[in-house]
Amino acid sequence: MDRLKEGRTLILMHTGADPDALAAAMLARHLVGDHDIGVKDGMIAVSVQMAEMLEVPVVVGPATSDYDHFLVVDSSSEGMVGLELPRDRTFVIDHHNDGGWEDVAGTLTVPRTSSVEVVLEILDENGIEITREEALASIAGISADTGRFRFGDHESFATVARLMQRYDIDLSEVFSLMESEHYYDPSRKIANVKGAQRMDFRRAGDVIIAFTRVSSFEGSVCRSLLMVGADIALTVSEQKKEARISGRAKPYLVRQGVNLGRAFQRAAEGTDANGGGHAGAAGIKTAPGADLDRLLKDSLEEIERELSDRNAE
Ligand SMILES: [Mn+2]
Repeated sequence: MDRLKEGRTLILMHTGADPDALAAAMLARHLVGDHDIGVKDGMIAVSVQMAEMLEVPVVVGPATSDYDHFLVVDSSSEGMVGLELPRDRTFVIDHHNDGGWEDVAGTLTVPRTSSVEVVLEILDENGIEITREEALASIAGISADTGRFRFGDHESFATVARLMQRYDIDLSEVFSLMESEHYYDPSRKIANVKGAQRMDFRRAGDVIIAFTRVSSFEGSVCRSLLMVGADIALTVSEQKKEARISGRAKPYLVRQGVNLGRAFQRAAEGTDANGGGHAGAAGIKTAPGADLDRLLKDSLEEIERELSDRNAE
């Protein structure tokens, strides 16, 4: 890892970087020096807002030829990053356990609820202090990756509590960092309403799986469908550069062993699509023009398999 301090290093996040990716990248600067933070296609709206408010510059669409080394954070495979990286000069810090980086120069993959926690542990071991802005971003990252703390374990809460105490932070400050403007964004509201309007659903016993089509704000649309009454919500969206299906499951299903990340990964097997993610929040990405109906059908089948395999009480 010390190699990363020499020459130019790019701290690289996955496309559509979420607050966990952004915060982990910010923290990683303490490990490798104040190098560029980059992302191929841009970040999701909440991360863009966080980066603006915390004044963190992010290079969108970096040229890999400009850098000597790459430190990838919060990404379980090259597919998530979207750039072809020289394996012998690439290092990875992550919390997903998908084994997608076998031949790189170094990986540090620790099963935690967020990448932030993995980087914080390294910093703690080395006695490195972070700034208050980084602490705010870290809590936002943990919050985002735990579905607003719904899936947080005792370790993530301990970390959050420690940061809140050490840096005198209250959660309302963290949430205002994440939702002050885009929360009221008219296009988000329209996406949520259209998502409900176009919704269809199927039943698997008592479990309602809702699915719909939108062009953006998939995570937000999924959450609204869960609030409407679905137990699992899927959104299909097709954009110029990418088509994808996003999914969210209610926490009780995750506790029973349902894993959407695994379901999407299986649905993507043998196709050009890339599937995976967390148990309660996951997705599948593919090229525009791909057979999304087929992919949705396969995803639904894999989700139903997860449901029949679970430990329902
Ligand atoms: Mn993450």
